Amino acid sequence: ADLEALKKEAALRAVALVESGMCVGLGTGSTAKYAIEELGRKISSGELTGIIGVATSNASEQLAREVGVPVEEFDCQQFDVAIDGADEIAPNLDLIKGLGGALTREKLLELRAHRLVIIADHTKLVKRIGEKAPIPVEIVRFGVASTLERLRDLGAGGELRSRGGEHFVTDNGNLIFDARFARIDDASALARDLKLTAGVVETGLFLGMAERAFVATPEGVRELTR
Ligand code: DER
Repeated sequence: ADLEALKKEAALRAVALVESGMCVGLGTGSTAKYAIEELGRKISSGELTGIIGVATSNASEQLAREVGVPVEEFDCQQFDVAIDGADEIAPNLDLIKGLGGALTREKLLELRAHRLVIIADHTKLVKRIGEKAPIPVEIVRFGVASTLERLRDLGAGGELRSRGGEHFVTDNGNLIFDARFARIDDASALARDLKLTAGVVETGLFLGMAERAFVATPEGVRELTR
């Protein structure tokens, strides 16, 4: 099966955990897209009723509306389940997220999820966080050069994310620095150091948050738990 078919399979397994009446966190990215579409299908077919969705990005909110998932603004909902993708999944389910640019809203919402369920294809599996993906760091535009200097003092390489020759701008109006480090031995210490850097809004290190992950491989969908 091709990668997209695998991603969709993982998404279906996560949506199978959604029951009528639930408040569901809607992730962002090409895998979460399949979950939102499946949720819409189940609502349209009547299999699910009373679902409230809260989206982690304008793009996901728009898709949810298009496929018939009722969406609310995020204020203080408790989410029965949140379904989202990831860029790296470590054996203990620590994650790197944010290559889709939604890391700040994702983290704020997913910290309030009773169950954070990750969906991905096998290319996201790593032995150690930082093996493949950079760590997206959302930073405010004001004084960006000084913030980048502080990040470089932490040992970060990498550059500001650009899209079409312009700086990539998040839904929150901020910029993203895709930080690369030589070798990350202590992800939680790095997460703390990054977060404490003036000018940093949030990082793509989602540590100790995911409950399970449905990972689609050519041999089938693997269910990983923490
Ligand atoms: O940006 C994000 O956090 C996305 O969830 C990303 O981590 C996964 O996107 P993908 O499913 O398109 O690979």
